[in-house]
Amino acid sequence: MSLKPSVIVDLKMNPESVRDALQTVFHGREVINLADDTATPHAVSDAAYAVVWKPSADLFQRATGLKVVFSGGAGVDHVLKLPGLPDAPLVRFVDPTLTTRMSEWVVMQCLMHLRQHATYQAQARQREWNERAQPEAREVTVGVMGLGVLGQDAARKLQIMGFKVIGWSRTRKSIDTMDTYDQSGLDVFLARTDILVGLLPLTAETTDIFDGSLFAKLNQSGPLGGPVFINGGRGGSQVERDIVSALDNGTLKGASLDVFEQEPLPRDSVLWGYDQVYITPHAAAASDVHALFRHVSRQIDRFENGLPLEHVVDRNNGY
Ligand code: NDP
Ligand code: OXD
Repeated sequence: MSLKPSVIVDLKMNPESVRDALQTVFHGREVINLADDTATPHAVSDAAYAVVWKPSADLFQRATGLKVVFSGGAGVDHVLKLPGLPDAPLVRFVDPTLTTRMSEWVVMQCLMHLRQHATYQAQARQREWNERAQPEAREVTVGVMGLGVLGQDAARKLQIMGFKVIGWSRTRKSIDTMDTYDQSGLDVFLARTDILVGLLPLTAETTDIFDGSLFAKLNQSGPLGGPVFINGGRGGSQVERDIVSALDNGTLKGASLDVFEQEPLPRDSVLWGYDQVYITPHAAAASDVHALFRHVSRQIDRFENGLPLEHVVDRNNGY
């Protein structure tokens, strides 16, 4: 009996988890896990599908028979920049397991800034008992840049916590419960924003978008004593030297950063040294590899049954 078309797996994720998850998927297909380094050039060039996260630079030069490429994450900047990317559909990872994790991270960061977590932690280390004035969530406006799958879910959950939420995206969204803006409304959106949440993909248009001039347009007289910047999108969208200057001159009161210009964040980055800056190691919404393979299997079934693939990236827009 001939095997179904084979799948390349090139995931820079925990290798044990990947191997474990591969036990239960892709039945009847050859799976070429590049982490095991046993693949013949012939097998790689014959494969029809590739599931990739930060793949090897020469993957697409070796895998010349691909019919669909699957990103191991929601973002696809790691794939689009590689040479030889075939003119085949590129499918990104969209799944409740990932969306929920990101919203947890965003809500947690907003609450930590609202509830003065860093200040109380510093006081506690000094054994200091000092209650501070506390604004309510409903007095604080969170501006979400990027109203896609992740931005809209985070916005909904922030509203449940009581925050006022407004949103900004490339094309204007019509959402009953919040004011939304498109690119032409950016300055008005920023002037209303006390906590800025970045959930944008990295494209030519969003590279370096979070810079000093943008931070200066945020609401400087809000209830938190200064604006806060939270980025769960991509580090290439933020200008870190401008974040540092804005923190130093008071344009920003604090920040939460999960993504960085260079990852891992170098040990000598001054960003590590600020009490009011929360740093997480690109861990806001890691892909669950079991869920990823279930999603890929579902999409392969659709493809082989002549149904349209879901979550296909628009190469012109870059996301
Ligand atoms: P989507 O594609 O669903 O949404 C992207 C949003 O950004 C859309 O609202 C889009 O506008 C908007 N956008 C894109 N370009 C521009 C622009 N130039 N100006 C204004 N708005 C723009 O993506 P997701 O919500 O699924 O994911 C967003 C990003 O989050 C990913 O691309 C990835 O980089 C990052 N991410 C980070 C993770 C982490 O662990 N830190 C985990 C997962 C994802 P429009 O609606 O008009 O198309
Ligand atoms: C993603 C990520 O894009 O984890 O999914 O960054």
